[in-house]
Amino acid sequence: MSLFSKSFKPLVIVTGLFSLSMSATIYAHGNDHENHHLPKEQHKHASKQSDVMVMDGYARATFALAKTGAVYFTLHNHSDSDKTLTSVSVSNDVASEAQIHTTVMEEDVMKMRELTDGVIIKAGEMVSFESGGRHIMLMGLTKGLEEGSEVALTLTFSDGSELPVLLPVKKEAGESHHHHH
Ligand SMILES: [Cu+2]
Repeated sequence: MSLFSKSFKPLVIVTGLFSLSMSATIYAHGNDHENHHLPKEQHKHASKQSDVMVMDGYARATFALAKTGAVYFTLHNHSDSDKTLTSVSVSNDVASEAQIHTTVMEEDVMKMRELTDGVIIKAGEMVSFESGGRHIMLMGLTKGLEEGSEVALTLTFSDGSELPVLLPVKKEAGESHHHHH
């Protein structure tokens, strides 16, 4: 989300000049500026865009006072080179931190571990993050994740590309097991 507000702020200022000024000169200048500005920003975004697509993504609804939440999705690498999801960031109004986790069995107890090296998505392949396996853990929720709301995340990959995603908060259909921290 912050990417968007950053790139659109200058345009908003230019538009403000339009409406405040009756001068054709300033109008022309503003227009010119906008024309030069827009393709540059678009180009910048295009070169940073990720070749990885998020499918079936959602955050699981929590109770109101929950401090942690989980996000699930499938990542599809459309490129012909391997990509590694190295980190995930979450908007600060939702949670203080997002971590890449996996679930492991240790002495018959399910435990979660942070995957500090990230997760590799091989060229042309898909990797699923699902309940009982890999997931994105939201730590320090400001409030519970309410069904019907949305969570904005930014996925960062080893090639430097960033993928902003907006995921719905849903109750897990037919939830048969619980997954606690
Ligand atoms: Cu976790």
